Amino acid sequence: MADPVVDIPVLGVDPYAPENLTDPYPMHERMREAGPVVRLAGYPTLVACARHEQVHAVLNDHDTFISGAGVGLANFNRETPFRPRSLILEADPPLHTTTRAVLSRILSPKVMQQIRPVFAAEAERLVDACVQQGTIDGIGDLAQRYPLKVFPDAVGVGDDGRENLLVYGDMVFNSMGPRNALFEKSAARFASVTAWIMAHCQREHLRPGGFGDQIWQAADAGEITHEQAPMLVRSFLSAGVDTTINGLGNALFALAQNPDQYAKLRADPTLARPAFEEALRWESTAQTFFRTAARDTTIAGHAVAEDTKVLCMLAAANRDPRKWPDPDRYDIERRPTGHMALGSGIHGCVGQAVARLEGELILSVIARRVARIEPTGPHTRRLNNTLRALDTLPLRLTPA
Ligand code: EJD
Repeated sequence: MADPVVDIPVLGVDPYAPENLTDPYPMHERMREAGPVVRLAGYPTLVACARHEQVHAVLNDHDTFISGAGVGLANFNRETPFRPRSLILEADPPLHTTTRAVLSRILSPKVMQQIRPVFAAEAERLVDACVQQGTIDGIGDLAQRYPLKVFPDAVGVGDDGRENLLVYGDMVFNSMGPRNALFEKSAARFASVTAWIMAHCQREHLRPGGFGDQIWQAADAGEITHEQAPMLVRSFLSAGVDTTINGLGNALFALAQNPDQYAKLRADPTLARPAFEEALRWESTAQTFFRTAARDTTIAGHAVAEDTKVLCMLAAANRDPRKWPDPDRYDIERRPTGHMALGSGIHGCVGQAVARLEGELILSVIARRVARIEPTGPHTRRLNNTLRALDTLPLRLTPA
């Protein structure tokens, strides 16, 4: 009888090699077509899923595929985490249930209605400034500036030192891959940046009433402990800036590369939200996530041993032709419901309403004020072990 373990195909691809981080799509196709679950020659401790069906199945079986052993390549059962583990990202029920409830209330749809006017005013101010300028760096002048202003403002972090958030984010997302050159470069800046981040998780550094202060209020109310509070503020500072910067940057890239799609958005600015959503599917900001098998199990009939790391290729699943017709096409009239750029299951992005609010507002202001959005030169990438990130995106914005 065939041994299901050896039936898993082994591929000689390295998802963290610079060429695959630069252009992951040919690799994604190879991985999807090789089978529902594959092994990678250079990474003996993992199995990988690149098809939509299996990624979805793994993410939605959180009892079998846990997060508490880390959601990066490192297995926290064997290795010391790079930083004290997140109480939400790297946690399982029942801890996760408690912390998630607090963050989920602070970031609820009702709260989005309250912050919307503030976020909208800033989107208008920034886009206007970019239109005035005419030629811009879509990353430095817009995609970075906007989240770096509105999100720390909402959390209640002061103006000084916000660039530390970018350095910290780079490190957090690089730390989910192997200990390669990208990781080492980020880790060199670990100590000074971590000290700044942890200081800004303390109550005295957080404006009363902001998201950060609301975490401390939840501790006062007994929902979480006062020891847990700074660690949950840290989650805001880890996950709230780099993610949306790259979501916006990738959306600008998608529109600049696809003038026919921009014309559709121009004609109907209410397509801003679906245009952002489709950009998430097309260029998934978080490309990958891991789970860890909590027991011997199977994926698509193939045996997976306890403690195996499972690499979920979100970006590959989001372009799986089994799920999406013409998956490589950026089409703002598509219904991209079911994409997993924001995850799936109990760990699905708790800040997704904020991310979508930022995306919708920026794209709708652009749609109303910019006739054409065109590249004026080649873009450059900022390689990261987890994030799909641009470094520069030279654009010309023609006023409407
Ligand atoms: C994340 C990929 C945290 C944390 C939570 C979420 C992320 C990172 C950090 C968002 C990962 O709790 O520290 S997209």
